[in-house]
Amino acid sequence: MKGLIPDSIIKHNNGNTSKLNVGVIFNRKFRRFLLMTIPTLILFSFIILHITKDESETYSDHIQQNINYVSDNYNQQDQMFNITQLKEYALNIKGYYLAPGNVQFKYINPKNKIGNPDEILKKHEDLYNWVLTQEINEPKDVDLTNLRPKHTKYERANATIITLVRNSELGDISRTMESFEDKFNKKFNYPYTFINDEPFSDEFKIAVKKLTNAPTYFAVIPQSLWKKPSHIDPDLEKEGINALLEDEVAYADMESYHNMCRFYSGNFYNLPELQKFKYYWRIEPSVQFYTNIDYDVFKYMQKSEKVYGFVVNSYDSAESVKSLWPETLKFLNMEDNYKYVNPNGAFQWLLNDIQYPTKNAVAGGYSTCHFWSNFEIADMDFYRDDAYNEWFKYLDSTGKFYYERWGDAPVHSVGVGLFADKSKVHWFRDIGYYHNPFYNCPNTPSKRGCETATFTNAILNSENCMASWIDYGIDDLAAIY
Ligand SMILES: Nc1nc2c(ncn2[C@@H]2O[C@H](COP(=O)(O)OP(=O)(O)OP(=O)(O)O)[C@@H](O)[C@H]2O)c(=O)[nH]1
Ligand SMILES: [Mg+2]
Repeated sequence: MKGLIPDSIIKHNNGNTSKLNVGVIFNRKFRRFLLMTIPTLILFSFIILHITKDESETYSDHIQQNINYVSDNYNQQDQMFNITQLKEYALNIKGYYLAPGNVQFKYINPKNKIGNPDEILKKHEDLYNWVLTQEINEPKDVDLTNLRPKHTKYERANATIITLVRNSELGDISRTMESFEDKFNKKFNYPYTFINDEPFSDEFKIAVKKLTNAPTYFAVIPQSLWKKPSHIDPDLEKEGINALLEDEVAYADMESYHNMCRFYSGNFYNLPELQKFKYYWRIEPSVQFYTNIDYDVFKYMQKSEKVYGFVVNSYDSAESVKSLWPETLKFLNMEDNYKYVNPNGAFQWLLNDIQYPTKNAVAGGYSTCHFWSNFEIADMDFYRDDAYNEWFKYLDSTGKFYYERWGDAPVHSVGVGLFADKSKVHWFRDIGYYHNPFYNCPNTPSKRGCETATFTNAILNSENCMASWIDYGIDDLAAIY
């Protein structure tokens, strides 16, 4: 721990802790020692008293723990320091500091990885390959015995498969469903909720019903949850789109894409048709599944109290989320919003800047690493809670779903990274999956159709940031598989 204390705090430390006897009390050297130490102790007590007196009412438990930690580890022979240094100290040790109006995060490279970005990328590729090539089976942190339907009375979790899809994507969603039914849903028959910004055609409804024995629901999104809000300034929007086009951000000038990102970021869980459900599994047209999933993933989420499940971690276009992180910090520093941050969040994962530092530079400190949201198995109550919901409302008020092109994947990821305990976030390592151009291809006995540990083609490999999740999102890699 000592090595983490800033030099400015440690002026000297001789480490002498031997006991004193009466004779020594009159020793001149010791008197000098007392003269030096007592004022420091008084100052130290004053600082601690000052903090607890002025701010304790508003500090949450974990902030108080920060302070306790610092005071417990403070060596009484160390010299003068002030409150700023005390906060710096907490930031340097834990990588975050949480107080009203003073929320700060810092990437502290906890695994002490050294090297330039190319060297780090190589290390991360090796780590990814090593993890993916380990043979795994189903999760072992939960007893799966009763999570397999053997009879019709099997009690499902409160969950639905969701997909936002256009009538014109019938062929692509049918291919997805065939793969999905084969690998998972024909065994479980979880209901589908098809979502669209316009009514589904009869042709669409009839065709998808034929692909499953599960119930099918069709939801048309109310305009208020889909359309560009009225507070969007057309001039700012135009300016924003031009800047995005200059930076070659995909779909920059496609309004429906902005609508889609905003809808999936903060509104889908408010759809009337989804109110009755807690969990969802998101699928998309033209995705593929490569492994048999023989246990009920929703019951797994429920039993293990997980809130968010994913399969791919990748970097985003930094230009599309230039101010997502700065705006988020603004929100967290308003009033008492600091309280929403979960002290066991995945902050280091959000901030990691050693593999792709240019992304962090453009995105105001955020690595842009995100859970790829075309696959998600998650708990909608997480989004419906105040932390995520209030934050989303703030994000929406900035208009930057339109002035920039914030995607639902980075928005979900920043939300999950800040507001969820990272032990409640699950990498479904056992599920083989593909959405162009990325895979999750594990080494499981049932895997067919993808090559173990392939992430993508050679050019896009640097877009893989799963190693960062392995480093900072997972405490014990062997605990689950
Ligand atoms: N109904 C409807 N669905 C949409 C619209 N735009 C996108 N979607 C759906 O929203 C999901 C995400 O859109 P995609 O176009 O796949 O976005 P993406 O995954 O970022 O982009 P790709 O990499 O091109 O797949 C898909 O399931 C689409 O079918 C829209 O305007 N209307
Ligand atoms: Mg897609």
